[in-house]
Amino acid sequence: MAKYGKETDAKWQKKWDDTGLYKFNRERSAKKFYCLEMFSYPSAANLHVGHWWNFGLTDSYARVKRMQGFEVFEPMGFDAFGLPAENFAIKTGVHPRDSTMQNIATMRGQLRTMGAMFDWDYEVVTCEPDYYKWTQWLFLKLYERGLSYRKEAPVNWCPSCNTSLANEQVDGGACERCQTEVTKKHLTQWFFKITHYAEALLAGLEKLAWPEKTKTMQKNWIGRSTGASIRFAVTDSTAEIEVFTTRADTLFGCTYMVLAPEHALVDVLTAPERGDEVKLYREYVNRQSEIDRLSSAHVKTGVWIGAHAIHPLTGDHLPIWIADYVLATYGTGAVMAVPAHDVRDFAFATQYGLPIARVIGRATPEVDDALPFVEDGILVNSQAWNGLTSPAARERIVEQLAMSDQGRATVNYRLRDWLVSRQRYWGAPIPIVHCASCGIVPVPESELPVLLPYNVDFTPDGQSPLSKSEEFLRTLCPQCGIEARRDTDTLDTFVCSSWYYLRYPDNRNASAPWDPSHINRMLPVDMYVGGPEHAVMHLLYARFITHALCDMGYVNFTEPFKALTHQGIILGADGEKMSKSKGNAVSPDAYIDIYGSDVFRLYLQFGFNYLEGGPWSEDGIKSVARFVDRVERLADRVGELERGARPESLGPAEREVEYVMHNSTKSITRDIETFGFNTCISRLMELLNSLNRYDTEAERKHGGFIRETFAIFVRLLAPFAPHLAEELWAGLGHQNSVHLQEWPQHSESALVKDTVELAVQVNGRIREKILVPSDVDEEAIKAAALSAEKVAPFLQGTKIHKVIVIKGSLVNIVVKPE
Ligand code: ANZ
Ligand code: ZN
Repeated sequence: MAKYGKETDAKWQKKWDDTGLYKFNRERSAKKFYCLEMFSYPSAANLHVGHWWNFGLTDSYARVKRMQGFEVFEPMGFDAFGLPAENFAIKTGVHPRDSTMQNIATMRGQLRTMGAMFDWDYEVVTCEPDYYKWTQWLFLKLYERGLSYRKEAPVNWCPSCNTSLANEQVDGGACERCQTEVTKKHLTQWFFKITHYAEALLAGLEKLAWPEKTKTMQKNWIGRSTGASIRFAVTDSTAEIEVFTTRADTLFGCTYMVLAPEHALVDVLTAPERGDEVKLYREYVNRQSEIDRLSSAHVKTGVWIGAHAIHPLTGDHLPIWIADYVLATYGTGAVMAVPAHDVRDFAFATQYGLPIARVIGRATPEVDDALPFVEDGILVNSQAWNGLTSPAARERIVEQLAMSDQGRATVNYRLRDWLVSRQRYWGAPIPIVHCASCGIVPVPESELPVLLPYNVDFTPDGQSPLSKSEEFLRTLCPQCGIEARRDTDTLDTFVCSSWYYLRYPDNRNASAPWDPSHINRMLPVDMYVGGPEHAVMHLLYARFITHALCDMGYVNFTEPFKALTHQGIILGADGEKMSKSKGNAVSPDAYIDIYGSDVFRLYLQFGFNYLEGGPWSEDGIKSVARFVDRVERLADRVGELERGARPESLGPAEREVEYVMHNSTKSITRDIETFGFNTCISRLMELLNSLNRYDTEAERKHGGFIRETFAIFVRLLAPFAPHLAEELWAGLGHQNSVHLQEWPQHSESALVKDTVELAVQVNGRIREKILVPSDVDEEAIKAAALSAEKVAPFLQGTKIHKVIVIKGSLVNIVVKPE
């Protein structure tokens, strides 16, 4: 047999292509398995180790599923819109479309060398009009439902990317892409109403087989908080301040009120003589980032606005302040400050000499009792509510307030609506027309796609580049026909990726985004694999979109991804994240050139833990190559063996090999479910060693036995080294592909090591002989005897009187008629 190498890869890849081995047959999808890998951004760099790690190893997982009899769907595509191509264009002058299409062509070619099962007939490329037409359709559907709306809001603005950002794209106060500090800007922007689904998105998490950590992150991001909204009247004003609080039990401890500096009531309530100071303070706060304002290290500041609120139960007058630690975007943008029981209020009150009134005591007063005391306890100084526990008081106080319409129980979410408009060029245009007489008019579905023009000056200056394209801008109002302007923003690329998994199964559909009959059969995705960095952005957006589409009747499921696996990250040899600029990026090309892609794949599988990743090292690749050498040497010897039949009964040497074979099969079948590739490869190595030992301990060897066991080894190897296994399989004389074979099954009985044979008698007559482990106790022997297959009929309709065990030889079951 020819030695395995990259020529082997090329030979089989061609054969697979020619025979259409990996063509997905969607008509045959009764037992479908949708294995999805997060599609990648078409970057100019060559395929790197990370792509192999993500796609190559998941492909091995998918291959096992295929051999297990599933009709596996493993599509691939490109998340092709976005800032990097546009920024690259600004630097080099190469148009984003040109660079993107060039990159896709290169990557497609490289991905082929991986030898994965991707069926390219189902490819999607999000920057193509036949895709983004439906991204625009999605926008319109959400608009019709009131789930897409436009409003002026202070938005996150990246001064370097010159665009607005979603909350999820701000990381520690900085732009997630370029790390520039994010500022606030007042802009009219488009939002998707993800908050409408807060509760559903929370509830839906329950049934998902996702990493717990990711579910917790989504939970925290949605940030459900149960509490109350309480209304405070204001002296000499008809205005009312509504606060959101989780601690209505502390109401009697409220000694002042705080509005967010941006709160609309500030203009209304500020006393004329406080006007200048309030104005200066608001300007000062505007220069701070939200993250700074929330940080516990931040020294809280504020000013009194010269007005007072009225306590709803005591009638006390409470000074109204504005302060930076209260955010406009959470709750109602106003708080009742309870310095005795809230850490931030305590710090603020101490600093500004505001009164502090304790209203919650400890159940066990002897313990250290300093303020602020933030736990639940027993109410004090709270009139009729004294002596109640905090939870009881929360309910009763809210009930009391509700009677006079001053309060009610509410739920508040941290989740904000998703800001989807971007003032950039390289994205899907928003399908909206602005008409002087009709206002906002959606582009009719029949006129989609709204094409992104090619010739546009996209030098960033804070304005949408499309606003400088006359050809794009000018249009007629679809409603009244007069001259109107198109919306010039483009959609966040996360909108493109929020639904791509719905397009794959029906990617050629020209008249609809998909045919529900395909989608409802193919989805949800059975296994989704991608990085943990997507825990709250992509994964939350995709869930939201699917929930919304289900409500609109376009799909019949709410959760798109049944199971999720996050792969770890392969770092540079220096332990740092791989990057071109740091010079620590590892390219697989050189390794594949020397060893072939299967050795590289096997090494990634064997050398690292898939869920953890780790720093790159090539130390083990030689030993993996030697493993492949040993496999081939064995294959050569097997080829010379007689094709004798498998022996009737196995001797101890064969039984030993059988044991390892069944044990490996069982372990690999189990471990692949959790992407435990490294132990899978270890079990393959064990099986090879066992076969080698048997083979070299000569004489007693049975050609048929070793041949048959080696064939099982090759089937087990197939998902992990697809080209090599195909070559070995052909070497065994098979005409069809190893990838069409069934996944081997283990037998539990072969895993019972030292066994003794026992005769099982019923009323003194032998009915069956059973094998039991030599070291088991009498109870287990009885159980085995009673459940023996051929014994069962003789026990029917009888009463078991006695079971006698004579260890090492027989079991006698004494029965009487019932
Ligand atoms: C009175 C109080 C007393 C509070 C007490 C806490 C402890 P979570 O759990 O995160 O939902 N709050 C409400 N809106 C705010 C805003 N826009 N900016 C800053 N803080 C705000 O937090 C709810 C609590 O955070 C609310 O309950 C409110 O303070 C504060 F002993 O009200 B609390
Ligand atoms: Zn009009």
